[in-house]
Amino acid sequence: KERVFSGVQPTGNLHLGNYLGAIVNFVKMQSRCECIYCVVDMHAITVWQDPAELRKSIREVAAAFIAAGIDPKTHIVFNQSQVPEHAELAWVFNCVARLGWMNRMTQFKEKAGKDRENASLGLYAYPSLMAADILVYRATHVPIGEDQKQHLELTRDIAQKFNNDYKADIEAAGFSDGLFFPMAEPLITGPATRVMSLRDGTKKMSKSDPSDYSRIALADDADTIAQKIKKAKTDPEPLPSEEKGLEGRPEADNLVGIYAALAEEPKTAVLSQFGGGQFSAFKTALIDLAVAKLGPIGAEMKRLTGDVSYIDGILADGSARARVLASETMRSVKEIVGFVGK
Ligand code: AQP
Repeated sequence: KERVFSGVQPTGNLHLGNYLGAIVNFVKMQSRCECIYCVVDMHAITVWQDPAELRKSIREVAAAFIAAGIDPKTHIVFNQSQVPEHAELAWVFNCVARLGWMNRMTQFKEKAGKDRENASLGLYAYPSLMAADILVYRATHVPIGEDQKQHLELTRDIAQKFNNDYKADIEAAGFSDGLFFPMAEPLITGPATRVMSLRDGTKKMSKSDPSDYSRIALADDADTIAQKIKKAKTDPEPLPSEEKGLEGRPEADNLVGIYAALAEEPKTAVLSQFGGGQFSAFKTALIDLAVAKLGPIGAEMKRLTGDVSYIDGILADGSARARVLASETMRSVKEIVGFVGK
């Protein structure tokens, strides 16, 4: 069976981009794969997090997973910090990855901004920890949004270099094909792999955007969702009837993409229904659809986050099960690398 791994950072403001770009696909993978879904709290602290807020956000992401339809009994839902093998393998990968590779990572450049000297070392090493998250489970498939593509390519480079550098010892450890780590495949699927800000169609919807109106949060209630869509930036033209008419119109393209993803139909179908009409009518339909699809998830998330002992129980159970898998990999890694011990 294929093994799926993916994660979401508990950095607050979980939004529609996280949902359509990642979580919806997490849910879909469950019927045919063994799935491991992680609240990546160690990634979160690569930029400053208030501890009380972090605790809240960890539980909120776990609640969102479950509210969206992830089954934590059949699959695994846990938080990264509770499985120390992630950090252990990340150290080995820090010694496999090359500085030149890390220097090409665009997310570091964006997040560090101009004041790079003041960015944390963790933020720089983030992709190495992400490779460890995936490969400590020797996962074969990783559902992610478009923005994580480069990090997944780096994960494959690290896996390949490890497999090459340690070829003889990998074979000696009983992995006769020499492929200890799999070449994990990114799954970037659906019409909304890059949901854009509602205020600026050229910027991705993000948790850290200072404007609350730039994103639809999963925790938003119906009135808030309606307000945000009503205020979403558009252009004065009516909607086109064909997809090529969306070129050069990033805000229109984004809203059509969101509708398509929520309705689970292609953009062409959305345009054949709304093409030629005014934005106001389309926005009204989008509000109804978004409220119908997201409302129940937001309500369930709220209910679940109120039940701290239930959520903490899910995370503890998931962490224990994840640890069994991760420690098996780490035992082999230590043997392959040449560390002495039992
Ligand atoms: N706008 C987006 N459209 C589609 N997918 C997205 N993802 C994030 N933003 C979008 C996907 O959601 C998953 C979890 O993301 P993350 O928690 O690791 O955070 P991130 O990629 O750094 O994105 P955020 O939420 O926008 O946070 P900030 O503001 O900190 O940059 C990933 O699979 C991601 O691709």
